[in-house]
Amino acid sequence: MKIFHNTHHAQHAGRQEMFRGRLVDCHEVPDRLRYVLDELQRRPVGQLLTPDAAADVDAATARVHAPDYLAFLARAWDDWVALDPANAAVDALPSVWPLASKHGFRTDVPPLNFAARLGQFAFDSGTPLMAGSWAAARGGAACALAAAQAVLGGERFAMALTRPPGHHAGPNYMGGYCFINNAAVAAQALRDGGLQRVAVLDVDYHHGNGTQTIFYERNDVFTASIQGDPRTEYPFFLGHADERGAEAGEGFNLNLPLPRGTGFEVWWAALQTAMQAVSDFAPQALVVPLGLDTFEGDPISGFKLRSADYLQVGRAIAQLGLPTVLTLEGGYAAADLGVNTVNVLEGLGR
Ligand code: SP5
Ligand code: ZN
Repeated sequence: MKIFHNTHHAQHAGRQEMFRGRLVDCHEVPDRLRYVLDELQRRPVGQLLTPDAAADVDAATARVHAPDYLAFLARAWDDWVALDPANAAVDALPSVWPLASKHGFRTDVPPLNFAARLGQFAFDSGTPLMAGSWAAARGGAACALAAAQAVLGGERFAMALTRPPGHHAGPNYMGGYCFINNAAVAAQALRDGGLQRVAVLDVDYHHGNGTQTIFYERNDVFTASIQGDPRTEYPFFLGHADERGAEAGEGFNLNLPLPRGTGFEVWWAALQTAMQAVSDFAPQALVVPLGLDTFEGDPISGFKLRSADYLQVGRAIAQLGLPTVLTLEGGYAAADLGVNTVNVLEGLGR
């Protein structure tokens, strides 16, 4: 398989995230990717590549994100420093939000104040943005595009090995450590490359709210997600079982929330349900937002998968028999992330 890794990832290195009234050390750290690269040295299950610099990553990204959001991201760091030169020494975090228009707040008049704009385009205060965040996120989108192109070119499996992750980023918002939705970029690139139906099977511990929202009203991209029940788990405000898609997309979204504490057997049964739904959709390709935060040792999550289970997960994905793009999402037991990720890839079988 082809593994496209993001050489710009370490430019995004958040210091702290807001959690219950305190700033705590970031969970989504550059070391995560280093552990995966180290394990790939030990177990070379694929070719390690970097994306072609000539590919039009901005065009591919603009297929799934709004122009004003992308313009905001590209300038965000400069605007943050322009707000106050002292900001150069701190990561940008939002502190004020318009909520939804149903609460009466207006979003039709774009605020000139950058802190307000940051709140307009972010849904949590756990996603610090710094000087290199845009370059790192854009480098990840390039990996997602390259992986999709590899699959379009006949490769059975390709991976975007990147951070920051992407599946919480929506059409016009960041959050959940995510800026650009790499899985959505890949799915859309597969569609634009001529495939009629693409499925997304999200196995991260957290609901892939961004991916769901991007494709919610469409019947050409089926989205499925197995995740911690949002009544108790982040991102809380999306990911319930009754979200089945809307308009033309009605019936083309599947959420399988499971209680905190769920172990492999029950999770596996949910995976079979999701895989059957994917098969019923008869897609021509699959995208797997691969979060390894379902691991029993994950510091912020609540499922109980063990390292050996990930070999089985890889085998199951391979049994779908579909050309498949994987994107790295969560997984915060950094020292175990290499073994767990490469176990999935080894399970894929080639
Ligand atoms: C891609 C992905 O997995 N994003 C997850 C974002 C979760 N953000 C909220 C996590 C809350 C962290 N809790 C900190 C506990 C400190 N002891
Ligand atoms: Zn996650």
